[in-house]
Amino acid sequence: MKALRFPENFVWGAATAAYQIEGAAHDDGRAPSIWDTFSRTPGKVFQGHTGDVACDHYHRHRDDVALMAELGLRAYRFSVAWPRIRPDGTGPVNPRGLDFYDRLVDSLAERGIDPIVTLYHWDLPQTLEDRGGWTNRETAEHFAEYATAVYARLGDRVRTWTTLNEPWCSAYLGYGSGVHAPGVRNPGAAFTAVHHLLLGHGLATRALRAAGAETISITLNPADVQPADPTSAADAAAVRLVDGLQNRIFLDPLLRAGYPEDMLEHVARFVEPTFVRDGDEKLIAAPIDLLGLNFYQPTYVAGRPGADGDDGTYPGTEGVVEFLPPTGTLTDMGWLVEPAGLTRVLERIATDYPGVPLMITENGGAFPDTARTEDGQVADDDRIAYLDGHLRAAHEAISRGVDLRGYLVWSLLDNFEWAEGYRKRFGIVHVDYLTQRRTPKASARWYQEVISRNGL
Ligand code: PNW
Repeated sequence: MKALRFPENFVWGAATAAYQIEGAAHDDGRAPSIWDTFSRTPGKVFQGHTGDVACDHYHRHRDDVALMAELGLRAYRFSVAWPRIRPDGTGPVNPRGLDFYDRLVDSLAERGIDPIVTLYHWDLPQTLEDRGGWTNRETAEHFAEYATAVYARLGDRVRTWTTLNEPWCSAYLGYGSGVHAPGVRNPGAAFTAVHHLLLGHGLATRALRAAGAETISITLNPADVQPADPTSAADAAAVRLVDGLQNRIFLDPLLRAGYPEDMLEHVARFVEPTFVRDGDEKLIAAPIDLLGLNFYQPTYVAGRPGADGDDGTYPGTEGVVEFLPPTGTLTDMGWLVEPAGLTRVLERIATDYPGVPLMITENGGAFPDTARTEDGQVADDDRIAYLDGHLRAAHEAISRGVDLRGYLVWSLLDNFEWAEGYRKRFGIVHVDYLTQRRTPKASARWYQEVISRNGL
């Protein structure tokens, strides 16, 4: 295959999230988050797995950073655990929680690895959920206060700040289908959460900007929504609806200063959108410097009267939209491997929402550890093929003019894969959960080469 070079200064890295890797659930004043509660609720997470220990990264971060350096990572995206920093959500800041991230940022600096900090990767303090969580407008304000506290400690060394990771998941999986924490199933709550998450982003952006943050971003998981039949008008209408629910309802207020009309009408079928107050849209549209995109698979839909819709994730698709079961190569999550979807989604955003640089803040695949070499190493050729395909797709988008600044693989380590617990492995580094031993997989060695060549 053709050799491909990426632009000079292209950012190569890996991503993780606090609850998925840190463990140390009770250390140094951390309070429970909604994921501690949810993972203890019978039937919610595979075999009752929790993040209590996870990869024990909290106690092993030095070694983990050394491993990142060995792999040649230029950037590392991690999230800060809100319940470590402001354990009860509204009370005093906990300096011991900040100390951990202080040490982490210092060890990254020693190795020349650029930190990319995500402020919210789904671990809301439980005390805030007890007051309604993201359905309560005050949560947005508390988020901005928490963001300010983190910036005050790390702002002298961290240049890139991401407010939220995938608000679509927080709102629709957390409050719509309930397959993620806090496990609520209520379409009105899901839409209320969408707005308060975006408001939290806007308020935090205003606070970070005032404090002097250099690069402010948000990470979305836009869908590449495709029609089952490109000539069908019913399928086109289904695409429009799902695109509205997953893409435009976030992108328009962030980058076009207002919610799309069709989405406001759609939301009003479930809840009176009185939670959108005067001035909110202006706050949410505060300029950002970078847009993070997470991509895993495309979404194929058809317009079909009487269709089941899905499990409540996309309110209002019941009886209208059929989500097609993926056919083709699948990952261990059952997700479709179709790298062209990444090119499409990058081009679409660059075209419809021009002017903001993009970064792929997550991309990767879960694959079982069945293939082993003689000495027991993980020979994850399927993951290499996945990553190779998506990097080619990203390169294609760049060559068509998309301003793509970097690529972060999900994930550095095998980790707590939310409702799937530890049974799904996304890492380029294998974790043996009994011994906490880390072993780079073949994909890690492959990625190391890609980084050193700045291409494929
Ligand atoms: C993302 N979906 O989650 C998250 O940002 C990561 O924490 C996670 O480990 C990774 O992708 C792999 O799952 C998603 O159902 C979870 O469409 C679910 C969906 C999408 C993204």
